[in-house]
Amino acid sequence: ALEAVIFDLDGVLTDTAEFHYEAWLELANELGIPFDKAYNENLKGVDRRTSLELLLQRSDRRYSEAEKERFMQRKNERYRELIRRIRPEHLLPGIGELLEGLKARGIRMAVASASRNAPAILVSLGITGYFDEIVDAGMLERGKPDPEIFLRAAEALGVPPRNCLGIEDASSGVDAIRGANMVAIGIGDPGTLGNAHRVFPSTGMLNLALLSDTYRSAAN
Ligand code: G16
Ligand code: MG
Repeated sequence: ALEAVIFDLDGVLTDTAEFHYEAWLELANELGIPFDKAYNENLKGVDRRTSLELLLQRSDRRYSEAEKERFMQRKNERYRELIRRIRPEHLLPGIGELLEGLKARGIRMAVASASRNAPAILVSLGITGYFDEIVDAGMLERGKPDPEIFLRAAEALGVPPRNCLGIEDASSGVDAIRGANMVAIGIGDPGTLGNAHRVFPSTGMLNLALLSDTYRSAAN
């Protein structure tokens, strides 16, 4: 039976992608590296280090390890400044009701985000109390699409992976959920998220009945 739901943060609970984009864009501009919205799609769900490497790939210069550290720090400082604007109104559609519904049903919840800033963002959104576990992205050895982050979440909750459902907006995240042997719901374009058990264009369509239904039809 469905015992736990594991949420991605960016693109599922709230939309921090815009802030990541702005912070990376400023860095790219300073370094004279081309960067735009389309290329930014590649950075979604990807950890900070790998995101920087993707950005620097487009430079004709090589950078030292010390420079890379500085770049990541600069990006993160700017990002942290931007996310100070986050308020409970920034919850994506339907999420508040969904969290409330799952809680009322006694379903356990965790956050599996690649972001080291996830705990601070949950506080700003006013939803920390709903989650039994928040996986510490700093403790992970492998990023999505590796299933590690979802397996850690299940382990921390004390729920077997087959009784968990994961919700993701990135294809690497959907692959991580599937790799963990969990039921996967994708939010976005079915063309990109084809590996999910079900895909919905928006979080606004999610509700408790639909999650239970998806779990039931996928788990057997
Ligand atoms: C998020 C974003 C990524 C970001 C990553 C790391 O992942 O989608 O763009 O690079 O977190 O964030 P930070 O630099 O704050 O540690 P997720 O897993 O929440 O979609
Ligand atoms: Mg995401």
